[in-house]
Amino acid sequence: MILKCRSCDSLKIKNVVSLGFVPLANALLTEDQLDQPEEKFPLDLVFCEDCKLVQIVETVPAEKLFKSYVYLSSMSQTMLESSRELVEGIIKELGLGPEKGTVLEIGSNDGYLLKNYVKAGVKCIGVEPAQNIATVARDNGVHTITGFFNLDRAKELVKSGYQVDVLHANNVLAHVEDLNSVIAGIAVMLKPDGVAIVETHYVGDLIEKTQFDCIYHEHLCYYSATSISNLFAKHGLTMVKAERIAIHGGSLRAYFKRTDYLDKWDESPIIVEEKAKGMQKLAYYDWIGPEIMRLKMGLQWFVQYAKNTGKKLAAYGATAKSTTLLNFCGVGKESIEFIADSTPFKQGKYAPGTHIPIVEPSEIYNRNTDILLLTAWNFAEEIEKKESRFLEKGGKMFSPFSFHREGEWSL
Ligand code: DWN
Repeated sequence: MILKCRSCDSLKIKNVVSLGFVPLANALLTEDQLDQPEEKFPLDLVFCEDCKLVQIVETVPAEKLFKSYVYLSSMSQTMLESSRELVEGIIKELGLGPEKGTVLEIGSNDGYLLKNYVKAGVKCIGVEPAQNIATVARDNGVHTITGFFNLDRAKELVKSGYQVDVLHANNVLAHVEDLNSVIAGIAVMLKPDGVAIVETHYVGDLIEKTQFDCIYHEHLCYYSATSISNLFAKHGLTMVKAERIAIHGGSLRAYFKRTDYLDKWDESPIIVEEKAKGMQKLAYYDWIGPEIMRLKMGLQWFVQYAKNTGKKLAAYGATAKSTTLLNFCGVGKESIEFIADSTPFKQGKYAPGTHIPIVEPSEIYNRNTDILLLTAWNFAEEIEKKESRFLEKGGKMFSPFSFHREGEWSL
């Protein structure tokens, strides 16, 4: 439980929305755990009026969340494609190859991104806390250290002669409790002209598209360009470029270089845009509360309507997001028969809180499902393509956000 901002220690952290007590997003259950008590933690989002960082109040220990993990980045072609394009562009721009360049990724998961550097012969190393995921990465030929990244880890790596030209931190800075140690570690890891490339879900998309299901205990922080720039600036790192990208429902990709090696730098246009939109004030964030309630009512109405019309409803994607969505909206196994998911670690398990069974995607055909609730809505296009046969035979797919605006759907 924090009383001050995770980034700047300010006491001026103001409430945005409270989602009550929710189970841990990826704490999937085995059959014999179903009748045991399940841990739930408060999920309250706050905004720091000083550094503008949006964050949750509760801190669940990282060991509990990440020591053995179920999320494989490679389960999505969209993720693989996005990472491949990014890496190929960097290799080309910086002229990296077997004789030039060293790369490190924090939270490197199953090697989904670094494998592109391995293929190009570029020296690279991953740091991944989950032993089971790190093993998958090594099996993919990616040199991976099992453990958390922080300032001490960075100093050890530099001492062993490993400073980098490129450091990646994709979808990891939202998860970090000791923010200032990790960012200080990034600064230490970078060669004088090195670049850190950070991708993170963008708080502007979360608020403006009511993506409240992206709020869960793994995500301690929710970044704007302003707040992430303020955080890195404290550690001598300047944001030299920032762009919004579509992945994960809308993300920020920001590039940082060492301030002491930079000439004067203009403020990012995204920060200028955020100021104009009022994202540096609480009012921009705290209107999401009523929107979330409208979305909850819309989803509950839809689920009831599907049931009343005899439609067989399932979900697609045992996502971390779905734990917040289904538990907060009170939608459970009485309405959703199962959750389809391609991840081997997840199949045969049960969703946190709702205990909905997680099964292979082929079950949508075997069990004559009529409607799929896309709990992996951020990959809707990929799923529609993959399950085109389901649509061709009259099946329907809806994102959870289809229901809180009139007329966007029909059964
Ligand atoms: O920050 C995080 C994001 C990046 O990933 C992590 N803390 C946890 C995780 O969140 P998530 O589980 O909500 O992420 P995804 O990537 O939306 O999860 C997609 C899920 O859907 C995976 O379990 C894989 C599954 N899937 C599938 O079964 N078939 C995905 C696709 C595209 C498919 O075709």
